[in-house]
Amino acid sequence: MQNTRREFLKTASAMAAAGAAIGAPTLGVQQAFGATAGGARTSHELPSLPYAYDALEPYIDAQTMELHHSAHHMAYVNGLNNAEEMLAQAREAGDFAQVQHWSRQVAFHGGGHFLHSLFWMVMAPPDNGGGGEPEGSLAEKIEEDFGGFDQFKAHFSAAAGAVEGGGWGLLHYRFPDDRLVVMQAENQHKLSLWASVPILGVDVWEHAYYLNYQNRRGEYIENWWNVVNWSAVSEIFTRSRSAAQQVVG
Ligand code: MN3
Repeated sequence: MQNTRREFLKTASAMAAAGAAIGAPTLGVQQAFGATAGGARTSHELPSLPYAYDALEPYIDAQTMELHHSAHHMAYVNGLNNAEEMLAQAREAGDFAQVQHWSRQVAFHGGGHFLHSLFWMVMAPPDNGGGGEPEGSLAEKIEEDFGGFDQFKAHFSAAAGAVEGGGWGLLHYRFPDDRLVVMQAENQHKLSLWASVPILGVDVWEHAYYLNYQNRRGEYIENWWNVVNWSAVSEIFTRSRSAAQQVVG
């Protein structure tokens, strides 16, 4: 198990270093959230990063990225697989005494896995796709729903900065009324907004910035905008909106 994991991380790291992974944003919504193609229910895997651990410097340092990806995110993947396996065993045994506990574990670890997978995808090196402003239909939608990019950015930064304890600042696309909405998440899963999908997120748990920024979360968030991959966010937005129109009509 340990060896397999080490081998996987070595491979993932080598791929990222060689620039062999994503590059241009051709991701679908499922890939954006870390889907494993054709996987069984308990086979969630740690996705490889589409860039090297030091690629987001100076805004996010390499040590933070490596720990965050290989240790923190890995723990959510393992936690989600374990919780879903325990629920499968409960169904097998017809014993649901612990169903509340394991359901909560799925919400927490699943939130951790899917939000971190999104987080990696919506960032890019500052000299290779990171920063700037969105274009096209996403830029138009931000203008329509927030009054402009600057207003959206101020709103999002304030929401992320004000999360109590560990959590996330999130931009959701809400299906029923075709709207973009800024939200907070506490931990990995609380304050969830239904009938919507997060298309951009910033991790504001201390593990995401403490080595470099200590308690200066606001400075971390301000610098984080320099590594936002707006092409990827636009693609996730466009695909989510298109999927919603097919379902909702
Ligand atoms: Mn995190």
